[in-house]
Amino acid sequence: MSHQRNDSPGAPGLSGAIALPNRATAALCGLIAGGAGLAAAEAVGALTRPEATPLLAVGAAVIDLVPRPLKEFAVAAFGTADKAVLLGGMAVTLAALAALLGTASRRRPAVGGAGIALVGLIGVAAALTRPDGGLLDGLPSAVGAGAATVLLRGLLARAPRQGGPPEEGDAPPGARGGPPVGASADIPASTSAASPDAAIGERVPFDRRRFTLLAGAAAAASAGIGTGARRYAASRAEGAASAGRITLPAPASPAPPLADGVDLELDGLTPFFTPDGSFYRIDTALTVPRIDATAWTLRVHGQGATERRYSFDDLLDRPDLMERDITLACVSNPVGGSYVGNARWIGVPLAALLEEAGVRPPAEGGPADQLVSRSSDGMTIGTPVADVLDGRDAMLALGMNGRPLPPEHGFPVRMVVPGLYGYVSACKWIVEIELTTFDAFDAYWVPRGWADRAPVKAQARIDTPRQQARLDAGPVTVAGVAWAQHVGVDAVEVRVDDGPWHPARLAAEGTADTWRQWVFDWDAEPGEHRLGVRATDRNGDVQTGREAPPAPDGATGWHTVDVTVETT
Ligand SMILES: Nc1nc2c(c(=O)[nH]1)N[C@H]1C(S)=C(S)[C@@H](COP(=O)(O)O)O[C@H]1N2
Ligand SMILES: [Mo]
Repeated sequence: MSHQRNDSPGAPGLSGAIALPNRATAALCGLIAGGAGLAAAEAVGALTRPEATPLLAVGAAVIDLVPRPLKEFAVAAFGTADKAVLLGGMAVTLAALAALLGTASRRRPAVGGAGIALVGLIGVAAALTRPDGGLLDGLPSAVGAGAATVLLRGLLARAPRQGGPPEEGDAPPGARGGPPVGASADIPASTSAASPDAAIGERVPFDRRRFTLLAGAAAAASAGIGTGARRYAASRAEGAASAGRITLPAPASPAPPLADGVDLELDGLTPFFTPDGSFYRIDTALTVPRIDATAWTLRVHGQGATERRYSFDDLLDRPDLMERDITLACVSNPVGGSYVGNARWIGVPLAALLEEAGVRPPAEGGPADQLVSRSSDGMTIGTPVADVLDGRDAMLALGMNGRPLPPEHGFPVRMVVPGLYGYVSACKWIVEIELTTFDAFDAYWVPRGWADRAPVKAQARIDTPRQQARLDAGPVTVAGVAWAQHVGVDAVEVRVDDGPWHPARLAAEGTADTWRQWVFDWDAEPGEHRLGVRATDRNGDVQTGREAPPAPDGATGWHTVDVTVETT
């Protein structure tokens, strides 16, 4: 092991006896250098592409790589906060690594350099392999790694040295009992770091005050540059996502008028239209793509299609815009879950657009049975061609609830297809439609263990009372929503404990594509009770009670709520 000692820059014989910064100081140098690296990367990213900065690029790669069970755990444990948890976890990991590299570099600066280079390489590789990655995307991580390396060396060289005997565990393996390697043993305690410029054999004179100033300045500059870069990137994105300047035309085909009483407006019951702010959001995008609508184009091409391109204005100016109420649901929604929402969408009929490109359904000899939509951030979503051409209101939506799409729901254009789960139909930030076959292409979620075809399964949900509610005996309003998109809900039944199923009263229906509210008046008797609910769709199929998890094609089972009824 002796070669190891002679190779390390801090070993005697190479540079003489050198005092080392203590571990805490070295760790701090690592942290500051790491922060500076991230800040430099943010600055470069803000000028080029913010999605290519190391945290976002690596985070996006992690999202694509995690196996289904881990992803399911993350969604179950953190819900839609899973992205914040991922970014936070990465920040903590990076900080720990930076501190570790700082300490390791006390004796061997090469270790720090190599570690930073490795982290930088991971960042570069992640950015370059993103589906929307370009060559420039390697730049933020590369510059960041460079900045971190320079700063770590500079800080360590100027860090105050420690005198006194080597700390426990300081010496490299094999060194104990041998000649003093840590070299700090050579320095009498009285001339330790307390007296500036006192270290023997020190290459760079140091000064505690100067180091503190330097470290503080570096940390402050990093924080300033980092937040400034973030702000600048955000303001650029706001300017590009020009939703504020778009006025949606009145649709040629307005939504059918709503029957009275689609919304029972009961306390605790989900409203018929989901308010914009509480509409669930599910996607793999760590940062919401910001697309400039004036530069956006949609390319339609593939088997049996004449290639066509559309600008945002092309779509906005069409005479066939339609407005429809459609309830969107996520396949990951557990029984009783909240990944489902209802909105009024304005858009271009997808069938009309496909007909312009000459697309025919498979039943009429069309060669493509799968429509693959691609988003600006590389998501791919596969939808049966037969479904979008069967007369249902499949659309390329430009608006949601009377306004342009919010960025997080797909601005400027997304797909919406009644009756199919979002991951097989509802591509946000769409930029391309390719006609192909299910045999030839697996969309994003398919190799990750989800079904290639996934019509929505009928579900009923109890919104009130809530799980574990304490109620007074007597009349209790039990209410919720039920959905069976594109088929329609014909009945909802409620049962108490293992008793018989009682019909609930249904609110008026919006359309077969929307969910439907229901209410049941329960005469609650004291004790612990379990309320259960099930829907029957317009085909007469009763919702199955067999419990299945969301993967691979949607959860099944009856939603139940446990309540305690108290004597009054
Ligand atoms: N580009 C893109 N589109 C996407 C997704 C995505 O990850 N990326 N997720 C899909 C899934 S799984 C669902 S359920 C819906 C959710 O749409 P919302 O976030 O507007 O509610 O978007 C779909 N479209
Ligand atoms: Mo989903």
